[in-house]
Amino acid sequence: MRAAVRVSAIAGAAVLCGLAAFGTAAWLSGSDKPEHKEQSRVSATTGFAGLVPAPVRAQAAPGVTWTLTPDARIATAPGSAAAARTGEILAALLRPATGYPLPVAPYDPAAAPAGIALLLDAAGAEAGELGAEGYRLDVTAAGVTVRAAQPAGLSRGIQTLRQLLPAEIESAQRVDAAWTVPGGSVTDRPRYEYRGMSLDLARHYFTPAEARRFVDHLARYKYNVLHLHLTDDQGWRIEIDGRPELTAIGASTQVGGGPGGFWTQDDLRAVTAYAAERHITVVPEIDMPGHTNAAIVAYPELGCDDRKYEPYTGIEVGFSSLCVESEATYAFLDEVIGQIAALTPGPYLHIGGDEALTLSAERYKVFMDRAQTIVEKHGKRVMAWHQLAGAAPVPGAVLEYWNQGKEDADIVAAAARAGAKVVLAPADHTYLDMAYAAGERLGLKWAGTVDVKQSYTWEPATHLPGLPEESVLGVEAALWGETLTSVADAEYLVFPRLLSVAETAWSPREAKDWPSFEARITEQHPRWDRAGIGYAKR
Ligand code: TNX
Repeated sequence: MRAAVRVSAIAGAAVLCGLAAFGTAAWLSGSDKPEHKEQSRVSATTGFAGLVPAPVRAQAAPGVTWTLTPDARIATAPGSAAAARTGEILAALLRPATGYPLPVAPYDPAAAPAGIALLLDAAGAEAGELGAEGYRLDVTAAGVTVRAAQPAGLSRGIQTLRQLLPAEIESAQRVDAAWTVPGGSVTDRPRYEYRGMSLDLARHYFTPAEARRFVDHLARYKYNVLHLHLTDDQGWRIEIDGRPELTAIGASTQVGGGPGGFWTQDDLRAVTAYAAERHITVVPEIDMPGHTNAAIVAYPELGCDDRKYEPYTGIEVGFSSLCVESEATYAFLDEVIGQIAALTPGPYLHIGGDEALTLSAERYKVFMDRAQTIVEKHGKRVMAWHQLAGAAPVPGAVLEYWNQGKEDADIVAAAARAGAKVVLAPADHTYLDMAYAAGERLGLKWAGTVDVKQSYTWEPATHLPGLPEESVLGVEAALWGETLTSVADAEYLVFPRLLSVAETAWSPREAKDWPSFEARITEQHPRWDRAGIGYAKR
């Protein structure tokens, strides 16, 4: 694959609306491509034209630049602890490579310009335009200002600033470089309010530190949800008070026979808090009534149908079920859902509901009715895989659509017309555990192979026939863990396709453009190289 690379200089003061104006920019290819030489002091930044996900509007100010210098400070909105925290997060991102102290303090209009200001002073029409997560970024010769109406907007804006700095900013060691940012401004806000990625801890265990690494990846590309698939047939990964066998027995297995593992409740609290500081909500998932082999092995009274449950380390699905007719099942769910609800402050609790292949439609509905009632009793909004649409979703339930193609479109569209919201995670586009191509070591292929172009080229608003556009709450990437054994495996599958889903979820529909995107993800490679992030070179 030979990607064309766009020149970094933007001719004139072109206003780049949803990148539509990029058609007028010059393109270089082949031998014209500017090389990212390891030995060069600093690599060229691609400026506003290189941003991923593409912003709503960007305007370059030709001839204007600002350079981050050793005396720079980060000034944050007075009185806002969240803005101060975002300032500290930005400082922590910039200190290793620059070696600068970058103190963070409340903004003082009477003081000399700090260099970087993170302000919550967007008001009136601009605040309305920016909404909960939008921001405006201005780079002038005097410094950088990010302004937003809400703290989450500052969190998104600092990631744009990070991408405008030279790629060496990603280095963990001090680099002697000119930290120059191109002048101009960006006005930006997300297309969808839900932009998630799921991480499957059940098939292969990931530690809390590894999960935090993925939170950083999500923050970088302006995601706002980390969906944690905490339980499945092959492992139960979260401590539940009063149910010691879930972790003593249920957590001891994983796909392929490795040792498994689990998070304590404090671990989940800490990962959730780490994500929250980056304005990312954790959506915990306890999958049920199927995908429950590990729980039933730990507590056999949770099963019935005369089926004997043994620890499972394979990758088949659909063979297990909690006992629908037993009150022991619902007492268990009340404990588990109650504790998980208390651990995670976000609005959603995901109860799975997929592939309960041993149950009739009637028994499935009886179970899902009870489970949804328990979620609501504990103050959370029900989220489930879209199979819940075939039963009776409670009003306000969020259905996560995952099939390949348009299978089940009718029942999902009907549920949406009755009020359900839908998060789109179509396996043939957003399943990051699908192999890139035939012959790859990593990834499954049940939904076909998903190369980078396939992960990028689809349109959420029209994806499911009959689904009203306003029912689409957002988009999610899924990283199922059957074929993964390490963070390196996971990052190979995640990068660059995480960016495809990020741009689909964040950027305006008219900004999506495959040739531009293909060039822009190639521009990210030197950043990932310096940050030590693994990726597939495609
Ligand atoms: C289907 S997606 C599943 C998961 C598997 C995945 C592998 C969904 C709701 N169920 O249990 O891990 O395929 O791609």
